[in-house]
Amino acid sequence: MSFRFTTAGESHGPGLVAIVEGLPAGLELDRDSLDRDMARRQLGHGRGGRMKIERDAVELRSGVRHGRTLGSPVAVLVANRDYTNWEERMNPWPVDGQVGEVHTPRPGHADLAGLLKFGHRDVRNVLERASARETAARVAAGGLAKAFLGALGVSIHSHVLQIGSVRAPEPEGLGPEDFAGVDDSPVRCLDPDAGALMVGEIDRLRRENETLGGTFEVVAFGLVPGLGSHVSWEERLDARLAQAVVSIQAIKGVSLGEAWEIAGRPGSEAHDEIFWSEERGWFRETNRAGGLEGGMSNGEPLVVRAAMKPLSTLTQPLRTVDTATKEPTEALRERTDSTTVPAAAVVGEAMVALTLARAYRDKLGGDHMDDVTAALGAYKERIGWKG
Ligand code: EPS
Repeated sequence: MSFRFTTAGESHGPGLVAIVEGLPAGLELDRDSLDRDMARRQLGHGRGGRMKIERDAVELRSGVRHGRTLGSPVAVLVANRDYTNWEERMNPWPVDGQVGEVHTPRPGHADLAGLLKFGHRDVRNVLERASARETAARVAAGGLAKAFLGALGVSIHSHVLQIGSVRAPEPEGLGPEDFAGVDDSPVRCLDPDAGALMVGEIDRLRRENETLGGTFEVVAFGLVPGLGSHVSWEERLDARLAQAVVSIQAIKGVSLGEAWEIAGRPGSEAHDEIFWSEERGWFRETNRAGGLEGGMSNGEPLVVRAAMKPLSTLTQPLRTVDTATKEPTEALRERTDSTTVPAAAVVGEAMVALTLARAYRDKLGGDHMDDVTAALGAYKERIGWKG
């Protein structure tokens, strides 16, 4: 069974669902770790009123018994507390009375293209699913993937590099321990000075009715070389990671390692020279490739960055056209966040974890966790991997 997942659910509907297929049996899960990630996704200076309503928690509905996976699909439910305020507007069944429609698509959102594509009249039929609320289900699924990867010695972390015009200094040689306090920063930034400037920038632009984008980085430690494959485009781990991360709502760009910087350098300064010693086995002294060569992991830390556009719901709306009357008007003005870059970084962790879990399942197979760890041990032994 190959590893895959899907989500379902609308932002103000009864709840979100994730189904994760292909986890081996016997994987131990920790309820607190799953819920901690749900709470981490709700963090970040610049969130709107909705985050005061929601207290996201993972409800396991199948595939797990007494804290261990069964090898069957794992279904996870994340309830929308806000549904009680939307029961009439979002009811799956017809309701008595008139429910108002939205006819003012927001520039930058899925609203207009979705309306045209699916033949809806009410923009709400599009925006409810396009909403980044869906990322709660991804993080729930990602928590399961992280548990699996954790059992194989892999850890995944993230931090914010830029919000609006404020950029943190370039991090160097980060290890897993450097992320211990990242969630204590109100913007999940490793540099306290830059973090304080980011908070100031969010507050300033919020007062000007603006939203902010930014960039974040996800780093995975403890990978073996050879995840993914150079032999076909679909199997390339870099391609799968890029798809997974760019699929997060509002992400417009993804880079792997020092992608954009390397493009302008001579070849002699663009790659990571190869070394071997009895003590360390294979190793590199630089990681410009971000842990990926030829579409495969090379055993160095995996480094993925993403660029997020400013949120497209503005309290000072942009111009649009009323889809019913075709008259010029202002875009939908809804309750909104000012920025969600810190939360998006946590979603980035989940998407990277889900992609890496699939890569490990493809590489190692097995029905029970013991099969997986035995296969990993045998592989490391064959390639002489000491990492
Ligand atoms: C979102 C709009 C806001 C965000 C929401 C994503 O929701 P609402 O319109 O209900 O205020 O809070 O994010 C979440 C609910 C969440 O859990 O992240 C949007 O339009 O994308």
